[in-house]
Amino acid sequence: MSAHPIPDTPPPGAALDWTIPQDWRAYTAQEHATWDRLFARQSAQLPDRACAAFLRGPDVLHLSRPGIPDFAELSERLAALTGWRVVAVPGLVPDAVFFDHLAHRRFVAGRFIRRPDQLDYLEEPDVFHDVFGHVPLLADPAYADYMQAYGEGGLRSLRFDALHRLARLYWYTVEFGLIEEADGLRLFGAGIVSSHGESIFALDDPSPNRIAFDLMRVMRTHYRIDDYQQSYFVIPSFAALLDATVAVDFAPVYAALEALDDLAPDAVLAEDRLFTRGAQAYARGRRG
Ligand code: HBI
Ligand code: FE
Repeated sequence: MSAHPIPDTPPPGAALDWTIPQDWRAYTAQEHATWDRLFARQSAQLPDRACAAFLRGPDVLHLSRPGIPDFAELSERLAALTGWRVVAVPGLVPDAVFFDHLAHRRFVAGRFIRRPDQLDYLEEPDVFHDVFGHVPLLADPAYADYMQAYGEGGLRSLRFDALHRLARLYWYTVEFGLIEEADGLRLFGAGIVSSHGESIFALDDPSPNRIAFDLMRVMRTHYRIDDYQQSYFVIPSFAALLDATVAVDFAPVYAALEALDDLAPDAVLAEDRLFTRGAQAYARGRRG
C-alpha cells in the first residue's frame, strides 16, 4: 500500500466520492496487452493454489475475455450475483470514502494499469490488482457479505480511532489471507493471488509463519507493506470469518486490545495454532 499521504479532496475530474469515469475506450492496445499478459500468467499459476471460490470467479464474471474489463458490463454480471458493483477511482482513496463504498457494495478499482516494466511490483493498486485480485471473490455470497460488513465496521471504527486495527484485519484477510480446504491451504488474499512471486511464496516457502486466524491476534500484528508477509493467517471458511467479525461488537475488542502489546510481523505466541513455524530465512536475506 502506498506510503504517501492521501489528499482529503478528490483530484480534478473525480466526483465527491472519488469515483471517475472508467472511459474504457481510452485504454490503449498496450494497456490491454498488459492486462492479458498478467491475466495469462496468474491464471496459469492459480489452479491448486487459489481457493475454489476464487477460481469460480473469473468464469462467472467473464474476466477471461481479452483486455481490461469494462466495469459497466462487469458490474451488471456481479450485481446479479451478490449486489456488488465495481467503480473506477484514480488510486488510493481516503479511508472513510473507502469504507463508505464497501458499506454500499461498491468496490473501488484503480482505473490505471501498471507499465510493462512494472509487472512484478507496484506501489498503488492498479486495475489488475483490484479487478483480478479482489473482484472474483465478490461473486461468493459469504465473502460479499464479509466485505460489506467490513465497510460498515470501518465506518464505526473511525469513531474509536481504531482504524489501524481494522487495517490489519483487512491486510491479513482481504489482501493476504489463506483458507483451509480439503486438499490443504489455499490462497484468497488479493495481494497474493495477483502476485506472481507471492502466490508461490505464501503457500510453499518455509520462511513465513502460517497461523490460524484469531481476530485479536490479527488486530495486534504489524504487517509488511514493502515485501512478502512474514506471517499469513488461515481462516477455516468465509462463513467463519464473517461470524468472527460481523457478529462481534468491536468496542470491547478494542478495549481489550489496549491492554495487549502490538506484535511484530514475525512474532509467534505460545497460544498460536501454527500450520507453519516460519524459519524467516527470506526476510533475514532481504535485510542483508
Ligand atoms: N483505496 N482505492 C483504494 N483501495 C484500497 O484498497 C484502499 C484504499 N484506501 C484505504 C485502504 N485501502 C486501507 O486503508 C484499508 O485498510 C482501509
Ligand atoms: Fe487490494
